[in-house]
Amino acid sequence: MKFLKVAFGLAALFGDFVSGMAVPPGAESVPVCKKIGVRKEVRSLTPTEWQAYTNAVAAAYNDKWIDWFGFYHSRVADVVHGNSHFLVFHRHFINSYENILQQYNPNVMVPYWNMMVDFQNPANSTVLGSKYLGGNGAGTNGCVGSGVAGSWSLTFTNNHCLNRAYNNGTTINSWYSPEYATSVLQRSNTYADLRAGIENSVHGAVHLGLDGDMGTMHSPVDPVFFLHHMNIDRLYAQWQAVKPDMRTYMYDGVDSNNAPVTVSDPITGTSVPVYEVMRIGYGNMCYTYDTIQAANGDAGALVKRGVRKCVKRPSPVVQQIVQQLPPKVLAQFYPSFAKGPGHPLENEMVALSPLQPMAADGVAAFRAPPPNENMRGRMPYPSALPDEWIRMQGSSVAEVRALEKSAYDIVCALNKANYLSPYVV
Ligand SMILES: [Cu+2]
Repeated sequence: MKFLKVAFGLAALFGDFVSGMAVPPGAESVPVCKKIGVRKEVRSLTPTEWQAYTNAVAAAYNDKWIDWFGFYHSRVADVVHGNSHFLVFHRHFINSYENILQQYNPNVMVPYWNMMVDFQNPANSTVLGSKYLGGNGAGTNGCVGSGVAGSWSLTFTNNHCLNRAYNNGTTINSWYSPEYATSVLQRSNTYADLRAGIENSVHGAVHLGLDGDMGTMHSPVDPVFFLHHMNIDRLYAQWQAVKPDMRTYMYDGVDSNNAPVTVSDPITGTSVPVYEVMRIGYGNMCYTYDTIQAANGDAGALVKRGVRKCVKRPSPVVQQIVQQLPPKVLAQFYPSFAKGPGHPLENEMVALSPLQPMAADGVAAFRAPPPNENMRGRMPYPSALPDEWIRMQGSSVAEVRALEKSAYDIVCALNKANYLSPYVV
């Protein structure tokens, strides 16, 4: 028994050699990070952590970095959206932003906003309240008057306050659910599948729902941008971590010229090869996410905060999906669940949200809605992206409509099976 433990320890130490990860030429010399920070869900930060973050953001704003990120993103927008560059470019971009903030405070990590759990009624999220990122624009100029950027005057593309204009007036149309994202992660066997499944759905809906500056190509001037893209990057990182051997350096699909991509392509606007950003914990990618850390079992702090360490048995949400969906439908939308309870990281989206109330035994509490409230728990359909925005992103309208159709099919199947989402109240 003791020998086994030692052998296991060695295997973990030399993970790369025993795991068979195909490391592309050049990537083997990218060093492991000396220090790794944890990106957490914004609502789980302590008041001190949130204050430290906003102080660093305010300092970066004063030094005109916010305008710079808006300017830079708008310059490269045409080539980094609607194709395989999307996930790797934004991973590098948001990491550069984090590095800038760390010049003001080396301990600051940018939080993510798991906006999927707010998908039913995004305008109601506390993250869009005065404590965090502020809400809808108001007045003739549509200015956001509270939160981190409540008093900002931006200079790119012209002198203006931070603008937002919710796409349904005072509310925001439904976004994409944790159930949808979980399905995309389980169904994506290639990098290109994952990019296509996320970009014009989970990602695009947030830009369009908030609109104003978020609906433009200089959207990084809105502080929502970085917290949103951290969450998109988290989905990518979790997808990679489910099968690290195969997916860490998996890169396929085409670029904006329809040419096949390779891991040695430079990240747009830099000389950094794509392989340098693919493996988190290496090179300049000195971060992880709380949910990944939790699934890997290194989660003492998370457990204290009420997030389960790992999925020992399927959560009530996963059980519901597995038991209620007809086997054919389950295999179609949740292929991992069809085989068993699924990998802890695939369960995370529906099972390990830091926001779910936790029972005393640490298992996510799931309260069935009262039987007389028929609509409670029923999933709303995500709203469609406008043609013009899809074209601005360099994506094909037909492809996005097909993607939306598949998202509607998931909602339809879940509702038909009488699935009740804990994120729908
Ligand atoms: Cu972008």
